[in-house]
Amino acid sequence: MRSHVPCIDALEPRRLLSITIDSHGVVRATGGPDADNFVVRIDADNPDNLQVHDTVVVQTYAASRVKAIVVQGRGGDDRLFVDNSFGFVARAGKKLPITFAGDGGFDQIILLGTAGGAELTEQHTLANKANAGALSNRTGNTTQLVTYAGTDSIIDFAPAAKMTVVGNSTTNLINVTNGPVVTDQNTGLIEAFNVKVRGDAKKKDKDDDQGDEDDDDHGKHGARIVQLVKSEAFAPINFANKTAVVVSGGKGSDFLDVNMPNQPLGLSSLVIDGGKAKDRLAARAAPPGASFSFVGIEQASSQATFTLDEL
Ligand SMILES: [Ca+2]
Ligand SMILES: [Ca+2]
Repeated sequence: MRSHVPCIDALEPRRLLSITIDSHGVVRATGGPDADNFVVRIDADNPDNLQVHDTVVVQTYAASRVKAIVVQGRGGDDRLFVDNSFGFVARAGKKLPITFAGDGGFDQIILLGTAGGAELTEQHTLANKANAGALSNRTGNTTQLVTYAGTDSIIDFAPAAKMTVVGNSTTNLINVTNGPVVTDQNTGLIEAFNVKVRGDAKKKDKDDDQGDEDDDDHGKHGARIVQLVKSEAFAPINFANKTAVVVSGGKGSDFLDVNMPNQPLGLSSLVIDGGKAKDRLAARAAPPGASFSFVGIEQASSQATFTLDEL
């Protein structure tokens, strides 16, 4: 699919941008108070070089010299493009950590490019803190690891053979749905939250987390709608070009809602994995044209059995 090519906007000559490398091979790119477009990519003219851009500044380094990349957005609506268009942004046989702190504003991570056709295995892991997590892409022993905080949105149209999204250790609500249509293609959207169970179901939910066996109440009263209250939200992941997608609640009693009436571009299988503890699935609409299955789910319904109350 056509990708979001980073667009370089008008220059803002007064800004003091900096991209530096230290003696340990840590590249630091620090934005200004306004919107920055950071790009990390392989040099189009030399595959042995890695480039880091910030809107108007470009630094080129021998890739072997770069051990880590630290990007700080500061104020403004910042975007970090991890652009694999000219090759996989990584260190062969090693891990390349890329850290992104979006700070204030609406901050976004955008993954692009085919990584030279490498077959990538990808994992998004939610942190416990809102808007934070980790995103790894791996081929063999080579790993690109983006750890982020203060991030409001992830757009990930980079091809991957498999993408796994894993919740954190608390109670999560994870919505698996469709994102916007982009260049006439359907996309997927994964929205994740830390939630609490409201009202009389709350105590019971805690009991479940502690591994009690009192487990069948919901089964007997399947029509009951559990009300959830959001405590933290995570950067929604808008995706396409993922062949297999696995969405796992991780630890904790999780709520998984699948309402994906359109097949995201490239998707051939969707698996929901409740993980440990008691997990509930509302499989309202599975993506047509893709296989759909679930494991580790203690209560499944084809209708909504839980709702998220906005405070
Ligand atoms: Ca920012
Ligand atoms: Ca969880």
